[in-house]
Amino acid sequence: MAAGLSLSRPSAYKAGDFKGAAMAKSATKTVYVLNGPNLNLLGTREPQIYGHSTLKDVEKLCRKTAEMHGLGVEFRQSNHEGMIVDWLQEAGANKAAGVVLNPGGLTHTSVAIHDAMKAISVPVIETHISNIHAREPWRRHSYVSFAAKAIVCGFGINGYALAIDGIAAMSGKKSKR
Ligand code: CA2
Repeated sequence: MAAGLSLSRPSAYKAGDFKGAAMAKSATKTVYVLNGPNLNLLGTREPQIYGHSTLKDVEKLCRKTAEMHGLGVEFRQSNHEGMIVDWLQEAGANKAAGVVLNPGGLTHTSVAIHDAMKAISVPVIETHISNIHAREPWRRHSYVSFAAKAIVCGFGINGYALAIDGIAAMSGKKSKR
């Protein structure tokens, strides 16, 4: 009988026979951190609202936080609505652990981002640096909130780290914290 076809001799399994299964179990899951319009300008204007940190600082914080949870990071920013939609679909197709989404001004206008969030089976954490409820009344409405798993706002850039902590807790990752 050809090796590997015998069901009666489990002792015939060689080391490495289950490598695939073991690797699948321990494969690094990824958190997508998506930033919308104008967030590339973070740290250059309105420090009283958004602080002095740059988007590069936010990326460093996200990488450090994700690493503590054994998660990988895809960190992106775009000024284009359709790009954010494409990236949400990509996160869904790649079965990401979660998405930290700061849609910028699109928060208050975008049905397309709302629909993309509804179309994927990945938790999306709506994240804002400022407290959108303590500003202009029109900022209190978010199309994104209807489809978000959770919302973080008003913690400054630390909100990104809190959102990643939340995703790690949801995905049952053991943390080094
Ligand atoms: O508080 C947040 O994170 C916001 O998502 C930021 C958006 C704003 O439209 C939302 O209502 C709340 C603004 C993104 C642009 O950020 C800049 C920051 C500094 C300098 C220029 C733009």
